[in-house]
Amino acid sequence: MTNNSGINYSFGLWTVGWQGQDQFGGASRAPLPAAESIHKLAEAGAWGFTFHDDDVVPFGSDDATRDRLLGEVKTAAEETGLTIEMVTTNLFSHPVFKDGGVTSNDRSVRRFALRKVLRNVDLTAELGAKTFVMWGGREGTEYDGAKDLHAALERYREGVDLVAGYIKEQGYDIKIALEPKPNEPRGDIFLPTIGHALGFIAELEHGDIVGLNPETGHEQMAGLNYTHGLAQALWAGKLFHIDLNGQRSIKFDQDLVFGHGDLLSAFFTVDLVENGFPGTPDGPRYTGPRHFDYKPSRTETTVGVWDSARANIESYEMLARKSAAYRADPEVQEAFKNAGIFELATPTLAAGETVADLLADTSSFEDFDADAAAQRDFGFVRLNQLALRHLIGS
Ligand code: 3MF
Ligand code: MG
Ligand code: MG
Ligand code: MG
Repeated sequence: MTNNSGINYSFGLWTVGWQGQDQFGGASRAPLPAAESIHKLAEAGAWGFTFHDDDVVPFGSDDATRDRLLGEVKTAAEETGLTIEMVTTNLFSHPVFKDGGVTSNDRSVRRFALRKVLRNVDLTAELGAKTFVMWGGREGTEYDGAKDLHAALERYREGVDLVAGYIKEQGYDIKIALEPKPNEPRGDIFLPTIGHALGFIAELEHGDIVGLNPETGHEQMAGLNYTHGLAQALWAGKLFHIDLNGQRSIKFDQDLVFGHGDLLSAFFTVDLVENGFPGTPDGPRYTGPRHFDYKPSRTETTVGVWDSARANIESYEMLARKSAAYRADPEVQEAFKNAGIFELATPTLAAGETVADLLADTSSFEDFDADAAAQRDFGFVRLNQLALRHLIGS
């Protein structure tokens, strides 16, 4: 067992279950029955698991098959004590969704997609999962002229609001988490980044139960900083779930093991999730599961599948220990102080101070010595080196 910290780790069944098929080649591994994955994930130190409807029940299965296959998953969850914490819908594999699910130009496809989602929301409630992820993998275009982009956003809003409204109507204790991704499989996907998704949620009628499931690699595919994205989602009260993995720069979605991409960035992700904002101790914290959405590389056999599953947990545990030591180090705390980390948490205007007071304060402008203030050394490089020292030791 790799997990000694009591942190709740979970995995998508589609991660360890990925058979290695890609654009250029077929499967390199045999299918893995869901029940076997669940047992092995428990042995690897997981606390929970998640799945798409189609990961467990092949598209188009009859009701008897669906009941049997879902029954196997429920039994395996009971036997292992693993929590089914999130459920999600596959609106991307079947060719019917080739132009999207809720934003397909074909209205009949949109209606079918919504029915598939609503059926899965009922399943989520039945299984007691609290989060319903919506990754709109096919919601997008290859060609800018292929859609009325205004109408596409209207239909996206209609779809998410319909699902959120249904959750409320049924009295389900479920929150929706949208998962941004810039591209792949579509040339451009709608809601490409955390920021776009936050802007979208603000336009929803039922946005109060809609938040985000940001994935490390998805932000990094857009050249963005995952930790900053998590911070803004937290600040907005919208960090409902996370997909942790590794990505090495702007290229196809690599879904590497967590920590196998940008290691320093992974360190600061764990530091934020485990230790919160350094100058804002009462600030918002992420309390959901540490969920991995990675792919065991196509080169690996069953051995590598389970080595890689354990590696995600091990990476996270190591980084959690390193980041705890980093925060506890008096030299780091002193460097935080010197860098102005705590000063930034002090409001710029004093309590009760008005704009008129600021305008009247000559020390803030007329008598302010900008050249002297420009002489300040923030010590950010030293602070970062302290982080690196904690991370890789000396
Ligand atoms: C694709 C993804 C998806 C989502 C999943 C969750 C297949 O890049 O990240 O994984 O995470 O659909 O809903
Ligand atoms: Mg990915
Ligand atoms: Mg992904
Ligand atoms: Mg994901």
